[in-house]
Formats: sequence, structure tokens, C-alpha cells
Amino acid sequence: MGVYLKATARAHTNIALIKYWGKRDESLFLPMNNSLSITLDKFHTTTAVEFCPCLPVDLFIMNNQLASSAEMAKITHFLDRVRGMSGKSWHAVVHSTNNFPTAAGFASSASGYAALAAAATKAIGLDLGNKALSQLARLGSGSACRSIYGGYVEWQKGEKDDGTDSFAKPVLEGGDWDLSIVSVLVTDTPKTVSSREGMKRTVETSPFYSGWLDSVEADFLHAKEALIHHDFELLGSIIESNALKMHATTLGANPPFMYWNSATLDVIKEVQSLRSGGIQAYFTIDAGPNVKVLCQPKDEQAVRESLEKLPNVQNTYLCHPGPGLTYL
Ligand code: 2P0
Repeated sequence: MGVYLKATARAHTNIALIKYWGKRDESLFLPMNNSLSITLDKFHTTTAVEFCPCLPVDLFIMNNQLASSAEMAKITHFLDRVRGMSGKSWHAVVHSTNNFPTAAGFASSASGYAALAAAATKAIGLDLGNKALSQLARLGSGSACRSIYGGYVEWQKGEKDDGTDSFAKPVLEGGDWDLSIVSVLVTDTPKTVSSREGMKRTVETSPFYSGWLDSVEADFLHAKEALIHHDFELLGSIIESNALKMHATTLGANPPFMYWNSATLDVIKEVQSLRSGGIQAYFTIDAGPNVKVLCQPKDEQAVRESLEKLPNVQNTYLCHPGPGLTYL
């Protein structure tokens, strides 16, 4: 029997309530601002990592297909950190599967790097706690640091240059406050400006970025208060305005860009009209045209039905707060 070191982990995607938008250090993935998220129950990445002295290079298989050389290079870069921490130099084969279509408008880098951090460190024999796993996942993709935990999660930006105080921690368990998140798919066309490029361009060129920085900490603190006090109306109004502010910064960038399409606006209008009709629903939008609508479980069917009636909505997915890392 060959020598091998293997582990499998699962992590769920998260949506930002208060957005991570801008880095103060590109290579260490250190954010300009604190952020807040909900880990979702419905969408997850399962990753198996097997280190073996028999492998001359790392191999990355994504949804049963060999990944591109660019993707492979990112995984090797990440595994180099894990190898550096462990003192072992073996290469690995990484098998990763999303239970949702990669092109369906859901960010897979958050669940992907959280699952990879957990599976790779466990396979190689490191016993990291959640804080260290959150820091490690951050070095693959910033938002991945939040997918270590379930429920409602904050990412404290930290102050130090080395990033040792920049990691996520839980704010509230999902079971403490059940909310509904209707994920609205308006297009599965890949975006032309990645979130990584988008935030960089905005920090460097948008005159509106200083307005973002001036107001995001107050949004973060108020949203956290609203979460702790289960104040849905307050939470909804803050997350909606925080999302609008993030997207406003992109319009001031040089060259300018916009993540929305006309269907995005149709969904926004529908959410506003639901509210006029007495149903509390609030939207948020990440770096793409698809919209996530937050509501209370008693209203989830009504919200979903009204959104599905819009001609440019392709699909809706009903989510609730989900779990943190699990090992399989
Ligand atoms: C967020 N986004 O808080 C924000 C809101 C998009 C808009 O985190 O460069 O894939 O890998 O750290 O984490 C998407 O950016 O970027 C993101 P990198 P990431 O969820």
C-alpha cells in the first residue's frame, strides 16, 4: 500500500451584508474595512486533498475536470503555504466539487478556499483551530475567511501589517435568528470585471472610495447591533444602503464599470414595491448582476413568487443560514 495523507472538508458559501470592498495589502489579502456575512445552507464546496511522494506536481480537479494552468498555479501557490507550515514538501491531488453550477452567479472562491484550507492542513497533519484556518483561507480569497464559520460572521480587518489580527469570527449562530435569503439569478454570463480587479481599480481611481471608507464602519457597527437585537427592519435598511454605496464607487472608477444589468434593476424595483405593499424585504448585490433578497421566513414564499414573475429572472434559490466547516 502506498503512503498517503488524505482529508476531505466541506465549506458553505457566504453573502456579504456589509461588503469587503478594497484591500490595504494585495498579497496578504488585508481589507480596508470590517465586513459582515451570512453563511448559506444551500451552496457548498467539498474538497478532498491527498498528499503523496509519488506526485511530481500538484493536480487540481474541479467538478471532475482538470483545471486550467492558471487555476492550478493559484492552488499550488496556496499549497506552498501549507507545505511551508508543515515542513513537508509532497505534492497533492485536489478534488473539488461545488453542489451549485460554477457559472450560476454564486461566488465559489469563498467556499472553495475555506474547504481547501481545512482539507489541506488536516491531510498534511496540521491541527489548526478556526482562527488560524480563517487566516489561512483569507490568503486564498478574502471572503473565504468568513466561510469557516456558520451563521452570521464578521471579518475584523485588523491593523497589523503582517495580517495576524485579520480573521473572521462568529457574531450569531444561524439557529439564533432564522432569516430567509432568496438568491435571484438574472444571468449566468461571467462578469467582465472580476471582484479582485474591481476593488483594486476602485481603491486606486474612484473619488467616491473615500465616501465608502467614511461610512462603512458605522454601517458595520449598526448592522451588528441590529443582528444582536434581531431588528430586521434596521438590518435590512443598512445592508441595502451599504450595497448601493459599494456599487456607487464603481461608477466613479477609471475606467468606470457597473456590475448591474437591466434585470438587476427590475429586481430592485420589485423589492421596493413589495415593501410599499407591507412586506419587509431588502436587497443586497455582490460583485455581479445577481441579487440576494433578505426577508423573514413568514414572507419567503410571497417574496419568491413575486420575484419569479419578473420576465428576466431565470431562477430563484431559497436559502437560510447554514453551517461552518465540516470534515467528511
Ligand atoms: C464580499 N465581495 O464581502 C465582497 C462584496 C464582492 C463584493 O468578497 O480578491 O473573491 O479573492 O479577496 O473575496 C469578492 O471578493 O476577492 C467579495 P479576493 P473575493 O463578499
